[in-house]
Amino acid sequence: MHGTSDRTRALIATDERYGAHNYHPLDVVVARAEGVWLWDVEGNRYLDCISAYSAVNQGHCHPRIYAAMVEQARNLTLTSRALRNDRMPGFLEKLTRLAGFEAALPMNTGVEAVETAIKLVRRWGYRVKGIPADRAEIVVFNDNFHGRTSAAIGASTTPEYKADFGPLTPGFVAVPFGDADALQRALTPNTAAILIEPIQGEGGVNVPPEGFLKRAWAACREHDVLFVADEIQTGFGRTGDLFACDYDGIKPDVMVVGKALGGGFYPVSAALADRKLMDLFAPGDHGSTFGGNPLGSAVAEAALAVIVEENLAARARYAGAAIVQGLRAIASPLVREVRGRGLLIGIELDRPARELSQALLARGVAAKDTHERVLRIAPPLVIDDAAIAFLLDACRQALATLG
Ligand code: IF1
Repeated sequence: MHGTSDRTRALIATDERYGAHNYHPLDVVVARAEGVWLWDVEGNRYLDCISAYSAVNQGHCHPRIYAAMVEQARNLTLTSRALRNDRMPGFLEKLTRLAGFEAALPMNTGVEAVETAIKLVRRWGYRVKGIPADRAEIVVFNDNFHGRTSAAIGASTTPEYKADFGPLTPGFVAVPFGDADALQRALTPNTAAILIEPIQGEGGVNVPPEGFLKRAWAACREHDVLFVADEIQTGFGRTGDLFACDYDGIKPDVMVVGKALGGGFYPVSAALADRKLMDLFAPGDHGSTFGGNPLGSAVAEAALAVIVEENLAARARYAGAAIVQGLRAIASPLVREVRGRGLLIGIELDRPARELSQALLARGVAAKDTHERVLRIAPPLVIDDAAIAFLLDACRQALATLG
């Protein structure tokens, strides 16, 4: 069983004493990780079904990404964009080719890429579509999650993310996720774009109805509105396709990526668009001290190579099907639904998912609740059959103890 000691208690106490209390983490103090496995300071092992929220799709401490990072750290880490560096061009070329866009604007965290997309589509709204000054609207979806900045929480419909943080960035209109008719009605001459997660992660692993994204895309074409896909969590193989929009055969006008782009080593994000749109940014309009830095660029190039060369999207499809099938076969009366695509899986329960999370933790599986009653199962995409069997066993036992 998984015990704790004074060491764990002391670390948690120091964290609570000196850190802001803006999280409620599982009380595991992780000290080491490799592939799909985590070890805490006591030496207990856990199967990681959180994957740093899809930032470690490639598996923890992937040797190839590690090597790229160390090698680059010896040579050059940061220049700022006041100078050019020799690693950003190759990174941007590989990213844009892989994603199928003409240009990329590199940032660091996911929400910065979202902010980049918001600025870009607003500018398009004014300069190309002809929306009157400061009237641009962006249509978003109930239960969305696009990050924590003032603009991203302005787009949010979740009260706890917004309470007493106002005045928030205006200009967002929310409609129900999956409701194409409501979306149609929300599009006006002032709508610059829709901003959508192809599958909502934090919202509870919500897969939209079949054909919804296609209809949303068609509505955008019809109303001269840009389609912005937030693939920060769903991108890079997580859902069984390289990007979740591929499942619907859609090419967004703007796509934002992050998380796994840095392979779990380094925050790297980007907004992708074709040249005509991206060229609405001119020198001085947007940027970041760290975006496109040589260390991040070297890491991201290796992270992309691993996704492609290790066929991680196909592995997610295979492993995800096996896990969903195994979970459904448990047939627990506590489980309302098992849903998801690839290795973005949600187990909806008849009770708070934190109880299942705790029961799994005691059996060596780290998985986190989202939206109260949904447990997210999202291991690194390199999970093998033995680890899948371990996971399903732990779920069977944990559900049995709760029932
Ligand atoms: C936290 C959630 C997941 C995202 C999408 C943008 C961002 C995220 C679709 C912003 C970030 C996070 C942030 C992290 C936990 C995680 C999360 F529960 F909060 F919602 F994954 F489900 N778009 N997702 O999922 O990216 O700026 O954080 O790099 O603790 O807030 P970021």
